Amino acid sequence: MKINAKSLVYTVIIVGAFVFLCFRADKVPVIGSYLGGDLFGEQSTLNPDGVDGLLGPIAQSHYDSFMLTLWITALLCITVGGPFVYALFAFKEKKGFDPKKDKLPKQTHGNTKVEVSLIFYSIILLLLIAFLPFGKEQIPSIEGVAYFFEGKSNKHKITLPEKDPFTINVTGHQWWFSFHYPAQGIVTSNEMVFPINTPIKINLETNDVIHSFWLAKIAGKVDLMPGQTNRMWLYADTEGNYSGQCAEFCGDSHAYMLFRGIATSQDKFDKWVKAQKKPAEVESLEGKAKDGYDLFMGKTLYAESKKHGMETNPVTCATCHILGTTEDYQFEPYRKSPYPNLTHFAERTTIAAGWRDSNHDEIKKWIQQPGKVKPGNRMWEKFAQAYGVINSDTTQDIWNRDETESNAHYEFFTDEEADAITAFLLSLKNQDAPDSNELYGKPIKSRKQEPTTLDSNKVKASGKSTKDKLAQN
Ligand code: HEC
Ligand SMILES: [Cu+2]
Repeated sequence: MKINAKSLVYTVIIVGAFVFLCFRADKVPVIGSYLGGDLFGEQSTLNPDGVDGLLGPIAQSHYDSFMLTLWITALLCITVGGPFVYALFAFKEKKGFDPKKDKLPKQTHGNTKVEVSLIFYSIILLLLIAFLPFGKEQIPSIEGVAYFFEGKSNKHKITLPEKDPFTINVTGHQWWFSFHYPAQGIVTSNEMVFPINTPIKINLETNDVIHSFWLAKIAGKVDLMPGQTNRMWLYADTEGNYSGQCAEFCGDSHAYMLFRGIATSQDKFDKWVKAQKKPAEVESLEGKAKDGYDLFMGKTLYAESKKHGMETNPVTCATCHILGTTEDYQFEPYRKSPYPNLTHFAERTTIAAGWRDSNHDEIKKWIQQPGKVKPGNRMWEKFAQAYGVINSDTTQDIWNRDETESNAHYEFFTDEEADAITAFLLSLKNQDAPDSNELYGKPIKSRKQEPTTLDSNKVKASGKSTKDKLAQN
């Protein structure tokens, strides 16, 4: 067969461009950012030696399997796609071809030899993907599965101890994660602290719908399914503050359901546990923080309740949030609480499930307008129902509406109240807790957040009846 040079050039360009895109889409101007995605972001699993931290060994083994598969796919693309594209150009209908006069090429169907060899070819490739040690970790994909789900690795000579491995029970809630450490007897939320160089068994459960637990730079994602406990394991060999994310759509605020994985030394971890086991010190509070505590506990009548002519608060912070305040306080029974434990709130660096930084302005905004920070969240929902902003039938699709008082922009607390509660929340820190800079290492680059504006966009309650408000929904 004579090679058609022009067709060959076209083939090399088209197949070459396709293969190049598979590996280096990020290098293409303009479209690169779409095709390559956030290739160098803090949750990218595709930059193993990236600026935002190395991949943990399990994530690295996933990456290696991915790259092996990508190379094999590239080979397939060249050896199968190449002849196909070449044939499109070389054997297309020639100009001036007349099917009545001109001879058609011999028409054939099927070719046993080619078909059988393709089957063998596929089997060999699948075997390579399953068993070939590849990349930095040199863990074959099949062993990688056991590594991830069972905590076994021949290469690293690691086996998760059958009895009492270090365990963290993760529970997914709409829209945040809680972390329960059974051996240590503590429950925390949204920021999961764990020691490095320790195999950690993760049990995954959900309190409502399906979520997915994904600490991208440490290990792959596993779903949290109603009615069953899934498992995976984590192993980090480098200290770091890793960014995690719910990776399964779970309702209104799914996109804002993040978390942090803080891998730290055994020493700092022990120090952290010791502090976590201590109750919140609320007896010695003074001034603003004390006022905030009273508001939190519902001892003071909220301005909003007064405005509605109520004599007691229909809902208070303490009805939902756990605040361990006595020496013999047990965290364990609260592991399934659908509301974040705030006992050590001020030791965390983020609020609203890792979505906002923890600082005075962000916390205050969260207290006043939680629905604006996270659409539809359960805390906002309860206040909105209690004060008649919505009722249980009201559609939750309020995120993109104009700012009326019957939607997420409604403000539940006055500036004064919110300042006091914020001061109280920021006091919820044990003095023995490791300093957050010490514990968290390099903080994650602040995500692209629009700055919080506290003074604009406020909607105060008016005398309108609930019915009018609902009508606007
Ligand atoms: C109906 C129960 C409920 C009430 C009442 C409630 N909250 Fe919450 N709160 C929640 C839920 C649920 C979340 C998690 C929201 C999310 O991230 O989706 C939350 C989150 C928070 C957080 C962020 C915690 C973290 O680790 O990210 C703070 C702080 C907080 N609430 C403070 C308060 C304060 C202060 C009050 C009283 C003014 C209050 N809450 C009243 C249910 C409630
Ligand atoms: Cu989700």
